[in-house]
Amino acid sequence: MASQHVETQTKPPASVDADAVSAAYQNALRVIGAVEPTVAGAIRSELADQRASLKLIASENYASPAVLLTMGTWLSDKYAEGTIGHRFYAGCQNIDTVEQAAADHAKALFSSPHAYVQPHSGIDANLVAFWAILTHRIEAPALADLGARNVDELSADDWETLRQRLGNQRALGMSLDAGGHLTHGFRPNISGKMFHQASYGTDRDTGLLDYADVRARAHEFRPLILIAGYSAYPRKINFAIMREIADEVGATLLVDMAHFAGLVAGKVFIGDFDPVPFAHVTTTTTHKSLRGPRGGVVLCQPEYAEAVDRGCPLVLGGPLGHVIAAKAVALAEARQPSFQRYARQITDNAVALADGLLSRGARLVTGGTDNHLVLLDVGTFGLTGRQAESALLDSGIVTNRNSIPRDPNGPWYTSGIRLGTPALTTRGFGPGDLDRVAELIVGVLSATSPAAAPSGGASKAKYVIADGVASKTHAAAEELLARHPLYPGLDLG
Ligand code: DSN
Repeated sequence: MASQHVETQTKPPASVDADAVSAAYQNALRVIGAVEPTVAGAIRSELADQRASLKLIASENYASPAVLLTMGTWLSDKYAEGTIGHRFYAGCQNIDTVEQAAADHAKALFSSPHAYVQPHSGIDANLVAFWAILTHRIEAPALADLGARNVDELSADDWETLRQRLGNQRALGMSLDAGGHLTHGFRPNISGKMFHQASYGTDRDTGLLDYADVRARAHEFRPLILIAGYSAYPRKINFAIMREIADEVGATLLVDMAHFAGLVAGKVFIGDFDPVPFAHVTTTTTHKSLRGPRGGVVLCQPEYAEAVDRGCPLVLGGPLGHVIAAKAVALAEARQPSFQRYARQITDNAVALADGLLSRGARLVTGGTDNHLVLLDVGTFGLTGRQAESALLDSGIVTNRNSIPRDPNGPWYTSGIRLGTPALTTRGFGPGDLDRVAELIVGVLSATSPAAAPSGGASKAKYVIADGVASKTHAAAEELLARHPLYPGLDLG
């Protein structure tokens, strides 16, 4: 829906006043603790835990105090269904202001013609995108066939006809074991029930996306939607080629850039590797490499805008005004030149981590990285992903297990560990630190072996770490973390 432009502020953040932030949190915890001490205690513990571990979960980050503080406000208390200037409740002027600011920042940051900032998560953003594409591709022509000008004119029989046309649509996306995401048409997610899905994988030898194979599958399968994007593929994607393929088969190109939005915002992924100019619709989350609050955004070409803006109430509950406001703050931060340095550092650090692992004999899917993540095959250490994840956690290193292509251990135990650098980069880690992290990871995995299973043979879950290795690694991790404190100067009292 067209909306009035408001002037957004892009001033550099004032030098963070740690005393002001400390006072804000000390007072907030006093207020919370007076009502429910358990929650105040958990908030304190979470900061202590995050400060004390090497966080390598590729989808996590540390939002700024400004982003976090924005969420603890009365913007949360307002219902604001509808769009800017067109709400189903009275008194939404301040929500209009923050939503307009977030949308304007998103459009400017990503050079996108349209931005819809209401989705509560990545799944929600993809659901909005799916319905917008179905609406645009199917509903409009169907309405014309049915002699209706808009959906309000449809009879019950017309709706039935429309539902049949909307059913069993085809989507082609990256397979899960190649790094694709559940919301790209897989059964455990509603997208797998909405769409007849087929997948493209990666090359058996190189592990890289094989565009000729994507093209062949697209021509054979004729998807309505070609989906590009991933949550565990360690390389960049050429979106110019993906758009060419989509055009050849008449598909809509949907790019889910949730993982690498920070690299697009920070101008690391430019030209053919920036999805926004090529995709009809681009979705993202705001809390991963983009370093904002937990939430989603949909960007799209103008012809999809009206359908995208129907996200609430079509599939979304009431917009979260406090989170939308925090998105505006985070997007303003991402428009600063310092964010481009941050994004470049994320990839430099990922390369240093990959090189550090490779030089110590580890095997990486695709042999390296050109984004924010590294996928380590722990089969070469004789471990499952589950054992490796647990042994690393015991040693103060937080990761998550992940399938690798054609994984012999399936999606529960897995054979991989996914490692990402956005969070440690926010703490100020550099390439030398990431090399040290690689040394610690290889040290722990080399000292870990599967325990015997009660039924005989090796367990896929239980493991044994050689004496003293976990505690020594913990101490080494603490030394690294102390050099790069999280929220320096923030004292909860
Ligand atoms: N859960 C996110 C991740 O870890 O990649 C994706 O939704």
